[in-house]
Amino acid sequence: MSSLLRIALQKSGRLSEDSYQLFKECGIRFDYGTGKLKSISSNFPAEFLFLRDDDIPGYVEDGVADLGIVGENVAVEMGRNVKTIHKLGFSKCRLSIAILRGTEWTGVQSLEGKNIATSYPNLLGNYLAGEGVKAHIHEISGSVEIAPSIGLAEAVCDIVSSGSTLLSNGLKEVETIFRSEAILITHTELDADKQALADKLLFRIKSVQAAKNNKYIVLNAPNHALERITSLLPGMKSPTVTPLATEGWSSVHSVLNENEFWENIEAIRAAGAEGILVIPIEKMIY
Ligand code: PRT
Ligand code: ZN
Repeated sequence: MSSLLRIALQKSGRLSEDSYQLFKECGIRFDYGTGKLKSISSNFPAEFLFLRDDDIPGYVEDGVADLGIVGENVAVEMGRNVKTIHKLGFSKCRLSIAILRGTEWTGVQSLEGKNIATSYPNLLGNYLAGEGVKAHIHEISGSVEIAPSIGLAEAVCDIVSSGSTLLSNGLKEVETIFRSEAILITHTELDADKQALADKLLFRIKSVQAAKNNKYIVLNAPNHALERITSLLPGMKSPTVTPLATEGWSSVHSVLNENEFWENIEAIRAAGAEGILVIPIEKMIY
């Protein structure tokens, strides 16, 4: 196979480190760093392009890049013709409306006829239209948070993560209009070779994510409790049960999902499990 899968990543910013880390965990090596604009992987048929995040959806739409990692907020705002193939679970944030602290808020109708500063005119416009509210949208490209204090707008619509930027600018968050995380996007028509490479990459990404979402669990249980305990630990197919040297006891090995971790651990203990070991999983292949 001669073609290289071209993958666009943010050069330097809030998406970069986690994107680079994801490829590392997928066993795909490439050089990146100051001044580098592209790099060919030494062990996977891929070329990486390092770009501003705002340019990534356009490059993927045009087919200059086959795949890209970008914030969902940017992808949706730009409305480019690209396919979202997977959510990546990092760079989580929300797009929220905020107003000056001390200002009255009785719901989104409070924005009727007001000025709202944002870098996301499309997302905000769609939201307001859906709510039947008419307001003036002032598109600005950065430092949106200072707009109310300098009299440019009564409200802002901006990305929030911890909320500390809003707080330090005297603003309070009143409405979340969109939740975002990093996503993997592709060109809409990849040729067969590139599609096969994209599928291979996606398989690795899913295996890495599944491993992060699960833990390997080993425990000892009295045989009379096995039925109850194994029903709480279905594992990938079914748990492994082996006898212990001590008569009447077994060892149970399985995987446990992170989301219901504590509830299950408590139920397993209550059922009689002892000596529970929980171990991280590096990769999980279904
Ligand atoms: O240089 P380039 O154009 O590539 O990068 P950029 O500066 O445009 O983007 P960057 O690196 O700041 O963000 C890239 C993506 O990360 C965004 O499109 C979001 O999808 C996501 N993300 C996650 C965030 C944040 N968290 C975030 N906190 N993007 C921006 N912020 C801003 C926010 O607007 C606020 O002004 O960070 C500030 C701090 O937020 P608080 O709430 O933690 O104080
Ligand atoms: Zn940007």
